[in-house]
Amino acid sequence: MIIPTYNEAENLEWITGRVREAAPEVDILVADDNSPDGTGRIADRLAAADPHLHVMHRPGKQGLGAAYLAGFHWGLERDYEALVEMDCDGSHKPEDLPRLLARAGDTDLVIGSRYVPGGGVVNWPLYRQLISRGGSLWTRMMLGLKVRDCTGGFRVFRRETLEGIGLDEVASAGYCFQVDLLWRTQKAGFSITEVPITFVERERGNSKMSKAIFIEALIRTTLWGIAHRAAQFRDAGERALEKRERKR
Ligand SMILES: Nc1nc2c(ncn2[C@@H]2O[C@H](COP(=O)(O)OP(=O)(O)O)[C@@H](O)[C@H]2O)c(=O)[nH]1
Ligand SMILES: [Mg+2]
Repeated sequence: MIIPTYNEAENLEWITGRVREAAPEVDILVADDNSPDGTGRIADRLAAADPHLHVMHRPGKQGLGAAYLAGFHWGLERDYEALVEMDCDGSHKPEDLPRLLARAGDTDLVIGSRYVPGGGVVNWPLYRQLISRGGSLWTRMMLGLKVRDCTGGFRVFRRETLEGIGLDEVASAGYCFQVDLLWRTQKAGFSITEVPITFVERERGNSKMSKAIFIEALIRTTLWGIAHRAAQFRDAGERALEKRERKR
């Protein structure tokens, strides 16, 4: 499990402890972007006491996507069968992990989903709900994604999935990263399942969501969508022409 952290000193030990308890077979890699609040030092202390917990110190804040990419490479270089994404703020409950892992045997990507029956959101301000719901709707419309929760970050990727989607070409830095990976997974023909989860707004520390992150996601998904729909249009045109040629 890769846990990206930026200023999660109040949360890290609480969350990693729960992961180790809920799924003792899972190793943890904390990918810390040199958090000013000392999260990295806490991670070092935890790693010294637990051989199943590792730390990657990164030079500075480079976004969630960059931290995950580095973490995925770290995991793929080792023998892990699957790589897990999870936030470090309690929004994703480590206790839900066994339910997600149970589906990873027969699915290439398992998504903890707020927007399938049985899933939900607790204590999230209305504006965040609108951005999240609107973001999923927009990307589903633009890209033809078949998933309800396109931006969620509680996921299990089988290693073959990550090896098959061209990680080296992923450039998304912010939360758009989650849409990027999902779209690549669907395009490559991998199977995807949504497992209901309840997402609880963090009680400690601050969200790193920003206007820049929102704008990056909006611009990228819109450009991808235009390219995707133009390609579909072109293919349909070519098919119609071929049909007319054959009739002649
Ligand atoms: N390493 C790293 N982690 C980040 C960065 N931005 C966010 N995170 C982590 O990503 C997870 C989700 O971020 P959060 O701010 O809670 O997003 P929100 O739930 O959408 O408000 C948390 O574990 C953060 O500490 C970043 O730039 N670098
Ligand atoms: Mg959060």
